[in-house]
Amino acid sequence: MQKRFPVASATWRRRSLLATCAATALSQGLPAMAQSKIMLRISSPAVPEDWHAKMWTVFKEHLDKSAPGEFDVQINLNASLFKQGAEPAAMARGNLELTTVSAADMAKIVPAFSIFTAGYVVRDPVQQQKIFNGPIGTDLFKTVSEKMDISVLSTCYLGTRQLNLRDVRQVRNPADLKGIKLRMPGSKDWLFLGEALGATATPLAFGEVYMGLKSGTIDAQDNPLPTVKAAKFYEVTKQIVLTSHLVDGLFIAISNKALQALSPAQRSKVQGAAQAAAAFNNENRLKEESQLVEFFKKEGLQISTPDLDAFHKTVQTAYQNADYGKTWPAGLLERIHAVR
Ligand code: KDO
Repeated sequence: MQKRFPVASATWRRRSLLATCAATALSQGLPAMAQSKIMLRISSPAVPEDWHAKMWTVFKEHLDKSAPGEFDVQINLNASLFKQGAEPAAMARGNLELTTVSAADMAKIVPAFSIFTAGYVVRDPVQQQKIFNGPIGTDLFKTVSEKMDISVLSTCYLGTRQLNLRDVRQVRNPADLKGIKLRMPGSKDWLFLGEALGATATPLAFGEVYMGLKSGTIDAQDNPLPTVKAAKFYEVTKQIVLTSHLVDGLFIAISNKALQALSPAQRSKVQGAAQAAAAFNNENRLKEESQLVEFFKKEGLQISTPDLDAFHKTVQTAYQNADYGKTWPAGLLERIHAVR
């Protein structure tokens, strides 16, 4: 007798049809969709707790909303993908799409940028935004795009840099920093600034600063207060000297190759996401910066304000004597000072 197989029930048939559809979608549709997503790799030396690290999540969320399913945003913090300062070269090689570039890293290729690495040039964060969102920024970013093959999408306020010492010391003027081993990020403009402040500048990557302070291989570091908190430098230091020597910024930049691969609509969405990220950073950073002196006092740190006139004079004289201004386009310093 011929064996009869049971007739499939309607439910079973529906399930089997669904399974076939899902399998087809998996083999054709879904991977194709995933593959067609535009990869945006981000690299930053920032610690996750810092606002300019958190802003990348804002960037990603903004883009996921404005362009659902179009971008695959990959955030790499703590210099886990590229070491600090190596990002622009990685972008030029096509190995990275987005990062924040410092003025010092811009200055390696576009010497005019070194003006923004000099102490006491930019007055405050409001002026900083006006400088970079106005004609000065437009001119400089054009040169950056031509020479570095990257495009600046937005300017972030990193904060105003202060001195942060391992041991308590009387610091009224730059002479009081004589012999202090001050860690600076590793490029000539940073080191010049450290020396101009009166200390002995020594280069070290950001990720090694905490241990350097803890072990005593360095005596001090300089960073804005929100970074001193986020990177927990206050745990291994005893004093902050409010020198306010550099109103520091970072520039959200995308490689030109990545930018040119986008449609006009995608470009404006990426631009919108970068602006939202910078706005998030700027707002939070400014707010926190104004509250942190109290926080550090509670943590037991001594907070002191030095003779700021003495610091201004000494630092400016150092730049004049070194003919630093020769690498700055004629009239740029005056144009910056005129921005109000
Ligand atoms: C630092 O190394 O001190 C510095 O503040 C320099 C900045 O240009 C920037 O690279 C920043 O580190 C990192 O983003 C970590 O906060």
